[in-house]
Amino acid sequence: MALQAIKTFEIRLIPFKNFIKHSIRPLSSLPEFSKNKYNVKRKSFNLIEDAHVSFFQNLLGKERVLTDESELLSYNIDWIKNCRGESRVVLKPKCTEHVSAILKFCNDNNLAVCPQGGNTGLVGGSVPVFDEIVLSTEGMNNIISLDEISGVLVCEAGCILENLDNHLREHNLMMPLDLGAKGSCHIGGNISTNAGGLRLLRYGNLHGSVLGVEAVKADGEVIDCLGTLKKDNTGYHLKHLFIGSEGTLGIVTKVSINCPTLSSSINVAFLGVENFDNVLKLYQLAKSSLGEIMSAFEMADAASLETTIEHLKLQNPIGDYPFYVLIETSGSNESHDSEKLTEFLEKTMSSNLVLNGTYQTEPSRIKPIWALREGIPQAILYDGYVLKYDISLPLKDYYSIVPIMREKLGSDAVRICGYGHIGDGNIHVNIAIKEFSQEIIKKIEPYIYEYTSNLKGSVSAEHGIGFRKPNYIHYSKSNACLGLMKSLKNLMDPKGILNPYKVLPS
Ligand code: FAD
Ligand code: 2HG
Ligand code: ZN
Repeated sequence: MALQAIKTFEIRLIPFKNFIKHSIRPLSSLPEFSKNKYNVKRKSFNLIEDAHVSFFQNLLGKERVLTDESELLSYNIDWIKNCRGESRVVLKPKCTEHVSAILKFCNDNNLAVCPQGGNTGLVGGSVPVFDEIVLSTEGMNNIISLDEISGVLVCEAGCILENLDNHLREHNLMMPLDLGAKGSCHIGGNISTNAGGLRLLRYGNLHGSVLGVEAVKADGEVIDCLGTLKKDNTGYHLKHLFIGSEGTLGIVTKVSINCPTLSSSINVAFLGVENFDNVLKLYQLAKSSLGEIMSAFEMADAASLETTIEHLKLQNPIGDYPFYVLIETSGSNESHDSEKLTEFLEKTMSSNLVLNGTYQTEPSRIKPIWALREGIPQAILYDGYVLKYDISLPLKDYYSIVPIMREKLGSDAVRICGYGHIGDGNIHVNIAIKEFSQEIIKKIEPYIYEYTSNLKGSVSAEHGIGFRKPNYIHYSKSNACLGLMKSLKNLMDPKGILNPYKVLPS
């Protein structure tokens, strides 16, 4: 295919309303309780009593204490409808002082707590397993300050990622992370999961972008590490304890984050590729040709695209290919960036790395292309019961697990999709089966984790360990590391009231 064709290729516009980023698929029936489904034994926390509820009502006001069963349902079920708890109380504190008073009371009264942000987590960490009190950060959504010169934003943990990004855009800045759940997830949840997302290859992970954190320990003590400095080597870097610890060491209440300048020139190329080897060659070429302007390099296989097209009614602008690559560039000089991208695309053509493609510069035409990629996690939920594996593998082995799983499962699987963040070595293997079946799951787990571990990969690249993966954490962490994690947990939360049954193996 000639380059001219690529440049002039017309994409038919997809009505964007067809793609609802964070909507939840309709529930035909409620998921089984996690305690039964996964055979978990309740730890010896106290049961919530009326006197406890009265304490919370006096502290927060009645409207910030939910006890009505129908109101509690969405806080008890996770996004993929896999896990279900039976909490009887949801608390919606307004400020750090509220969180501190709640935790002190819960610690003194031996009551377990499940911190919750936007409840978009994919490993069951955000919902209770038994009757843990849900502490939602929904009510803590104020932007505290924005320094337009340094680009440092300070805000409360319950701010929705997309709202923060919209606010920053008015000041020519942007959030350093972006993910399909941005319309619902909270920045506190992002930090607690160390969320990766679509542009990690450009802006790095949150251990780098987050400058400071304010968090509350299990006993109610407020740990103020809310610095806004880019350099501060005074002692241990405590903020890192809260980044990625999934609510097991403390509750994040405020955040300061370094925000990059908004790029004035954005281009997106969507390319069809014959095989995975060529995807890797394309990535290598993109790194050398596009250099500093490359902001995303995502891939999806044919099955992944089929889901968004079939279930979300999106259109594929380039026709059917075995693999698809989405490359985004973000820079400050339109002609420079487009010259670089054009030169790169010419090279991909002459070396036959790309079979067909489209290259867009208009936001209205870029959006539907991103929708094809961002919609996959949601679209596959329409296929049945979905098992999500989020692994890091060396790039040469990145896609190898997908054909293996297809071979292993045969007709047990409705669909198996492989897609993800090539630039980060992180593949998402989504396996849809007709309905929950321990027999089928036994064919996948622990095999997939052993496979990953043998290749020195990670069994959780970006979604965390949560409730679903503590039994598999040892495939990526040594006993000595797990021992130190347990010591830290004991030090910071001796009674274990914060997000029990999560992250650490029992
Ligand atoms: P929740 O789901 O509410 O909670 C997640 C965990 O953090 C839980 O363990 C919870 O207890 C804890 N927690 C929440 N808030 C706090 C707090 N203030 N203090 C302490 N602990 C807290 N993830 C990625 O990494 N990359 C992606 O590209 C990505 N894309 C996604 C796309 C879709 C469509 C969906 C549904 C999810 C995606 N995710 C992705 C997963 C999820 O969105 C992220 O993990 C996100 O960071 C969770 O934020 P949340 O506010 O929803 O947290
Ligand atoms: C993504 O990259 C998210 O789209 C979600 O991390 C992946 O649902 C998944 O498996
Ligand atoms: Zn991802």
